[in-house]
Amino acid sequence: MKTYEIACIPGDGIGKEIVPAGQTVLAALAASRNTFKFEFENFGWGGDWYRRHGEMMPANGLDALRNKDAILFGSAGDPDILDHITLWGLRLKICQGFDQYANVRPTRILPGIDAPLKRCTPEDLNWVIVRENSEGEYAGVGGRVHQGHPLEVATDLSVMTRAGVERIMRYAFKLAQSRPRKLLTVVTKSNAQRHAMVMWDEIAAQISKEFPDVKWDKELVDAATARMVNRPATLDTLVATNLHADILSDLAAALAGSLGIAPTGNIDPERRYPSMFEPIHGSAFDIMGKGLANPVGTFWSCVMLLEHLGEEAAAAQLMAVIEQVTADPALHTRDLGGSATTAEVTQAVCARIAA
Ligand code: NAD
Ligand code: K
Ligand code: MN
Repeated sequence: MKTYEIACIPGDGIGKEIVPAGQTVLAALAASRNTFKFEFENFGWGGDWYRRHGEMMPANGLDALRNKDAILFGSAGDPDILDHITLWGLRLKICQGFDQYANVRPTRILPGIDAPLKRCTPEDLNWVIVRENSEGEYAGVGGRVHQGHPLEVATDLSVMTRAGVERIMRYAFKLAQSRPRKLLTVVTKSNAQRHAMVMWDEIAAQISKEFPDVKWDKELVDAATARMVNRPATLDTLVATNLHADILSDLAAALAGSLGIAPTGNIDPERRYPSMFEPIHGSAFDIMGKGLANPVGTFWSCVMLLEHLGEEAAAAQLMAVIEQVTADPALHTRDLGGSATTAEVTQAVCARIAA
């Protein structure tokens, strides 16, 4: 029987609640199908690790992950530690260390979810946002000069490389081509950002020639937010920079019902390194430790993990079960207006897998 080695990094806050829930569901799925199994290794990295060791993960931590088949991640972010330390010390270290340059974020309205766009049907809102995940605004290039001085200057440069933009564009066109509508919207800001974003637009036009069957258009990022609200059915696959896609995908998740539902994969399409799957949300300080976290975003991330492993049938089974569970309002967590707990939703998913 095939064994997949999965690294589990719950991290901080509700990450510690939803990653174990994801492991429980993956184990239930493996047990019910009996064609593969998982070996989980847990890594207690994050804020607690930082308090003990002064770093979010060990310096050689990537080596412990390198040979895993995939990584299941929770969230980096601790109420007592500055956000840029937790983010750069753990999640971005892994994403950038393993060159997981494609961040893929599907959004749709699952059955039974009361999405805020009242006239919007599940057919109207079915998107995938492709986020450039290795450079751009989060390249980490910049600094502070004369820190604290009235004349202080601080910069975070947006760095885009031709190779980096070409590979994410090609990934996005290919993904759009694989979806029924073959429709790609290239999100841009080339009116104001007149160097990197102009190159971004030129590369989009260049790569589009490799995909003559994909219909594509361009939208400025500010206009894109309005289009998501006003004309959701005109969108299908979107590609955007690291920062733009980060923002657009939280909006997308909220429009589809809750931040707690939305999944993502940080993918190395060339498979040189393990890819990492996680819900798009963070540590959720306001609800951590209370059993209120919606685990659906993590379960959907597990679907993406299974697809990445090539376990298409298991992925489809888990997605179908997730949809059965969201269809039942008694199994909605508080973010969806219900009163179910993380454990109750997890148990309901496991029970339906076994049924
Ligand atoms: P957040 O996603 O943690 O929370 C935003 C809001 O959504 C909160 O009201 C929260 O309760 C709610 N929410 C999020 N996930 C939920 C779930 N599964 N179920 C129910 N409700 C949910 O964003 P934030 O408050 O901006 O950030 C908190 C911390 O998380 C910060 O330290 C931030 O840097 C970090 N963060 C980490 C990641 C990551 O590791 N990938 C992503 C985003 C934020
Ligand atoms: K996360
Ligand atoms: Mn985000």
